[in-house]
Amino acid sequence: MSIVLYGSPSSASLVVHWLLIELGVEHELRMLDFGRHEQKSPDYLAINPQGRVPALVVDGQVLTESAAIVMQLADLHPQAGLAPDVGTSARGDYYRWMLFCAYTLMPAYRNWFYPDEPAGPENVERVRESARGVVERAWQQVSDHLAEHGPYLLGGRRSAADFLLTMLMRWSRNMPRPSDGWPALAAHAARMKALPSFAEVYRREGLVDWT
Ligand SMILES: N[C@@H](CCC(=O)N[C@@H](CS)C(=O)NCC(=O)O)C(=O)O
Repeated sequence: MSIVLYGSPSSASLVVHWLLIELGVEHELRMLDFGRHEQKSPDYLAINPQGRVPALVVDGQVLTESAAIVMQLADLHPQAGLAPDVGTSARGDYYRWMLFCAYTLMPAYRNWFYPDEPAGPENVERVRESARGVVERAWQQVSDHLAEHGPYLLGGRRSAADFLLTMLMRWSRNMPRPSDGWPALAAHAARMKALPSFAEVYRREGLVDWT
């Protein structure tokens, strides 16, 4: 099987890179230089017309959207036990939290990090304020959930959704209220950071913060 991950350090490709390492999947990593707008190059746009990372090319099939890629990888490696069986109530919870990350947190982060996209440069402050509110309310909801049903999103069992959540928690590290300020979230992050694959993806991407 040939697997190529297109990414950029510390970006949305991190969760895919991390999971490939956690699952022991051999892959080739192609880091794009955002400073040189390589994600908008004709060659890359031919792979992902959105001009965003990640893109995972598996035997010629292009996969995009980090949550979708993570779910596919977890399903392809059932021995790792990171995705509950289809049709079970745990699978329902898994979809719920995966898509909470994808529908609620991801777009809010997009607005936080690219605040001129929704309504131009003159509305950047209002967009950021709104994005910040969405992210903080999401953290409160996840924190309440983990406090009652944790320590992982699905209870006692770690799933691929916890990897996605951890990446998203990391992205708040320089925001006014980082996720670490919620004790249940900090405890969840500490468990995930203790995985050897976390240290390894940090090493490979040259990351040093939020350890
Ligand atoms: N919903 C997408 C988000 C992808 C995304 O926004 N990626 C950012 C990096 S975190 C990107 O490629 N930014 C470069 C750009 O938009 O030019 C996913 O989860 O894969």
